[in-house]
Amino acid sequence: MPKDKTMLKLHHLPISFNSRRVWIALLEKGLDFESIPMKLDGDQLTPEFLALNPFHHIPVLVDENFSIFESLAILDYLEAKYPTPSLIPSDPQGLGTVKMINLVTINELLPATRPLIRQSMGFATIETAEKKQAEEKSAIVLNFLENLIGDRPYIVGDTLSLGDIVAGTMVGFLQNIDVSLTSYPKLSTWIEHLSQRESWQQTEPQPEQIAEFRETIKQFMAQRSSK
Ligand SMILES: N[C@@H](CCC(=O)N[C@@H](CS)C(=O)NCC(=O)O)C(=O)O
Repeated sequence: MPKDKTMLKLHHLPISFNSRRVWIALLEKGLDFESIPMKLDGDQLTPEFLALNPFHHIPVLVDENFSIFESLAILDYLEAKYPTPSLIPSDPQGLGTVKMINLVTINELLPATRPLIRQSMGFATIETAEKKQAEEKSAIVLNFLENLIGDRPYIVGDTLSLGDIVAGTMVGFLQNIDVSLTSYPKLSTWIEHLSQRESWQQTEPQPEQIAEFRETIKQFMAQRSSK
C-alpha cells in the first residue's frame, strides 16, 4: 500500500480524547492526513458537517469518497485499510483483550467519569453525592486497569496497540479534570511511558486549549439557551 494518503481528512477537536485516539493512530501508522480542526461552537451543526455525521459528533474520517464516524469504527477501518504497522495483536487472547479494553473505556470509564468531565468543562454543576458516586465508579475501572497493566510497558504484549491508545488517552485526560492517578502507580508509569511517544507529545492537549474550549462551550450554551 503506497504511503501517499493526502486524501485522508480528519475532522476533529484536537483536545477531545474521542478524536485523539484516531489522531494518534494516524500518526503511529505514519499516514499523511489533512487535519480539519473544529470548535464545536455550532460548526458541528452546519449542513456540510451534518451530511458527514447526522449525530453532529467528531471525529469523522474522510478517505477519498468514503466517510466514517464513531472513533472505534474509524480505528478498525484504519487497521484494515492500512495494516502496517499493526496496532492489534494477532493472537486470540491479545485481540480479545484489546477489544475488551476499548469497550471498557467507552462503556465503563467514560460513563463513570462523565459527570466529572461535564463539571470540569463547564457543561454542568454536579451535587456532592453525584461527584462521590462518579469517583467511586471511576475507581473501580481504574483499579481494573491498574491490575491488568501490572508491570508491562504496554497493555498487551511488548508493543503499542489500540488498547494503549484508546484507554491511555482517556486515562491521561483525567489529570485535566482533577482525577488523580497517585493511587495507581502502575497506571501512572504506563501513562508516563506512553507520554514519551512522539504521537502522544504531538497531540497532547494544552491547558490553554482546554481553557479556550471551556469558554467556547460557555458561550455556545448561553447562545442556545437564549434562543
Ligand atoms: N461515540 C463517539 C463519541 C463522539 C463524541 O462524543 N464527540 C463529541 C466531542 S468529544 C462531539 O462531537 N460533541 C458535539 C455534539 O454533540 O454536538 C465516538 O467515539 O466517536
